[in-house]
Amino acid sequence: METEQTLILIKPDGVQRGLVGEIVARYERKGLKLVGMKLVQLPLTTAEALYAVHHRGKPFYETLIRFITAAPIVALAVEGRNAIELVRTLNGATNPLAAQPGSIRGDFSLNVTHNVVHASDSPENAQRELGILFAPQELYAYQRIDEAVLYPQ
Ligand code: IDP
Ligand code: MG
Repeated sequence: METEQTLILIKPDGVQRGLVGEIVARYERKGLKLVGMKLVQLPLTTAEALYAVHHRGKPFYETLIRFITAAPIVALAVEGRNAIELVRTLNGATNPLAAQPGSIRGDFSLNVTHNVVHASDSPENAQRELGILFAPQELYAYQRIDEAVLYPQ
């Protein structure tokens, strides 16, 4: 499997509860490379661009948009082999009742809307969502010093 980039959002509940450092550390220590990062309060149009394609019309859509635009979020672009699936595993199941202990949602959330993190779910959505949150020049290429150990072949 080739190297992938994916979008993560630490949702307003994660920022407001002071969990940003704890959450970013989990991706970093797994070996994922941070290639973009910003604190931003999403305009309504941006939140809709992110979620409308898959969720408009669902019963929770308006609540989700109101929640995600109400306060700042942290957007992360991370890179690594199998990064898309890896991040979703680290995040845990959408519903915190089902999320395994040890995952971010399993450890930090109780509510399916306020579930702390978002992550892209496919290569197509990762490219689309990264393009919504980051300009090309906001994504950086550099080496981690542990890459030879993280990826032995
Ligand atoms: P995901 O974030 O695990 O990919 P999605 O199904 O894409 O889950 O849903 C997007 C977001 O919408 C979820 O993270 C959650 O905040 C919210 N959401 C999903 N399903 C429900 C629900 O049944 N009730 C309320 N909010 C939901
Ligand atoms: Mg999703």
